[in-house]
Amino acid sequence: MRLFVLRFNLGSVGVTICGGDGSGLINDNEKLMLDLKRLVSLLTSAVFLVGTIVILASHSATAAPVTFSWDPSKSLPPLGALGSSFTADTINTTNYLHSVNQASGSFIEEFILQVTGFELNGQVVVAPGLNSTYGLYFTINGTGQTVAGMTTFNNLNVSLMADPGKNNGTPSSTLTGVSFSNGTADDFALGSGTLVSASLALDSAGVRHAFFAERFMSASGQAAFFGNVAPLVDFFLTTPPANFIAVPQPDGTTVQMVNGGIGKVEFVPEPASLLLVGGGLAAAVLYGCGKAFVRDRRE
Ligand SMILES: [Ca+2]
Repeated sequence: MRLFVLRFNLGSVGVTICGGDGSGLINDNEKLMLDLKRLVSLLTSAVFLVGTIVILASHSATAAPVTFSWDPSKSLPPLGALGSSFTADTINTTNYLHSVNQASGSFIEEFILQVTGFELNGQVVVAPGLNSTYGLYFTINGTGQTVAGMTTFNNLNVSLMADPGKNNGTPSSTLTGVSFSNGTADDFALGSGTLVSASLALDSAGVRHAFFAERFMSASGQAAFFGNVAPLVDFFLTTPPANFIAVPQPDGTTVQMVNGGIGKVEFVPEPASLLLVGGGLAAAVLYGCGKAFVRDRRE
């Protein structure tokens, strides 16, 4: 029995094509090769299309924010009374960072982002009870390394935390870490996120800029607080020089601290419709070329 096997590498995508008729003999190799060339051409188009979709998807950070309606009366336990719901598209935060940087370039960092308010279409939104009957903050914990000026993160985990009664006190970053003056004993998580992408920049004025994109999910039992929660959340963190300090330690590490950085947090859509449309097109191309290939082989 003879078996015909070709392997094509289309970029990072490997495609294996096996052929053979019922007898186990291939008696029309030239025509088969012509057909395969056409098939590869079509597959290449499909792969190119998929590649284009991936590139577009990676630009989702620039997507318009999703408007959300949060209802603090529907968290578990409730943070606010009936009527405390509000609609917004932007979360404003004040940021606190503690980062231990090794001489090798590796680092461990933790943030508190205290939620100070909300906006909708650039206008301030009143969230009844925020920072009086309840507080909200994000924690961000990450590890990574900076080698030759290039920072990469191994992980960057986010939680949206609730502070019932707004009793945590004042957040701050010190040499020992970021914390609230009264602790966080009765706090609970509303949702959490994991790293999609991260980038850091230092502009000519010495202002530090961080962008984090995270995949976000509501915590168990907290879906009603969010209503419809968008799948991705973007963090835009800005640290003026006056809010940043780096203190070398006797053990050779450097502790970086931010007190009072400025944050903007937005939920954004996954480019799911784009992926579906693009995926559908790619599937159609693959299906079409597959059908044509089979039909031709039958002729
Ligand atoms: Ca608390």
